[in-house]
Amino acid sequence: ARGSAADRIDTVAYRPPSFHEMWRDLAPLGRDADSHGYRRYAWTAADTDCRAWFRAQAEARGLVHEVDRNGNQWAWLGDPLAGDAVVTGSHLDSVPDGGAFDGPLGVVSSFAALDELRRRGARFTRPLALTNFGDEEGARFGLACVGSRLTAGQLTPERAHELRDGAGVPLPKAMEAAGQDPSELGPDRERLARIGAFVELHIEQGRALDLSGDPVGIASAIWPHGRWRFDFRGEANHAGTTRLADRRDPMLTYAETVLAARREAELAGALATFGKISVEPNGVNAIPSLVRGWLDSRASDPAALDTVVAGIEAAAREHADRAGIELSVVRESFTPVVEFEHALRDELGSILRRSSGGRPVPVLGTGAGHDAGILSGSIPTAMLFVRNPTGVSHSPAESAAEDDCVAGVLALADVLEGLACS
Ligand code: HGY
Ligand code: MN
Ligand code: MN
Ligand code: MN
Repeated sequence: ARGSAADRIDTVAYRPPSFHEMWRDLAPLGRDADSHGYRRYAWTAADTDCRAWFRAQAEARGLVHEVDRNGNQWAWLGDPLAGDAVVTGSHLDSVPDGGAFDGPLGVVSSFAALDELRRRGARFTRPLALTNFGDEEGARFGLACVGSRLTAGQLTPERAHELRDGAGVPLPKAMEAAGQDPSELGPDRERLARIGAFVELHIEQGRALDLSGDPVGIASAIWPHGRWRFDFRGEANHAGTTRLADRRDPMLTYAETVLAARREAELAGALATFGKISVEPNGVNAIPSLVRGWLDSRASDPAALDTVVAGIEAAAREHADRAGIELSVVRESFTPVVEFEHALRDELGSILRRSSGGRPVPVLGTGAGHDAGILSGSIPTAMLFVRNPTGVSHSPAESAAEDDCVAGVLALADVLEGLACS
């Protein structure tokens, strides 16, 4: 017998030959020299560099590279039109100053897992595709998973054409500037109909595997989560001459709302984050006319999410009314709870149990959104998580141990072999 995944990790000589080279070539793309975080925003030069890297990796392996109507990249082994394909991949774009692993670990591991299957002499009986889904983080245009949502019909072309970045650049213009034709944006049902299973490997964004002592886990569910924009309108005035009693300062109401959000989240057993703010006119010596705050809220229990958001909005209204501040709240995006299909999830579990000498692989939920979550409404999807020793993500401090990355590659290879090879 070939021995379990664990054995192969211990054989010092064995490393997926290309994992390090891929990682080394990808690492500098879009990394900020000061923060050492990644700024790989959709359709920027950094994103274009990452896309070129993906294409080069695909073509170096003799895979057929294509970019679909929504800007997602695919690298095919076998006939893309045959149907019942097994697909694996993730995303290469990042949040502002994101870490090296969120997204890229899944893409690099997909190529490395293919290399491993070729090393094993695996015979593919189904088409295989590796993917880079575009604009997963939504860092530039404010909506996460744009590439997969468009493909799955969860984002209309009209709504996509309305998306603007912070400088007011419309999404279609940004795509054109990057050489991607935006005129065909929209659902891609025939593409999805040709896929039998999608598996996304991703670094865990949390510490469950660190606490359980496992290098790899399987996703059970993605919590419901959404983004709400709170607009607080007050009255611009001179910071140096306006008496406190005469002010209508929206920054105060915003601050009271952020504090209320933490209280409501603790009460509801949910998560609530105001991570992004914009201020007009944004002058040191000007009382703001408008403060915009974006709330990201998530909870394992859908009812708790409803409760916390309602509580935060009620608190914001109360503070705004008292201060004579105008408030508007817009839900910008919402993703309902995703339960990954049990059949595929259990199949991954039994494949990995076999290759890890019978040791069960932990199954864990997550509050992080993923393309796999979006696609789970259209095709059977599953996720593998790789241990994150600190749990930190969406930060330059995000890390993963090399052996755990290798364990992830071997697990993904075992899964792909189990699903796509005789
Ligand atoms: O925000 C998220 O959960 C994901 O990283 N896009
Ligand atoms: Mn992310
Ligand atoms: Mn991600
Ligand atoms: Mn993702």
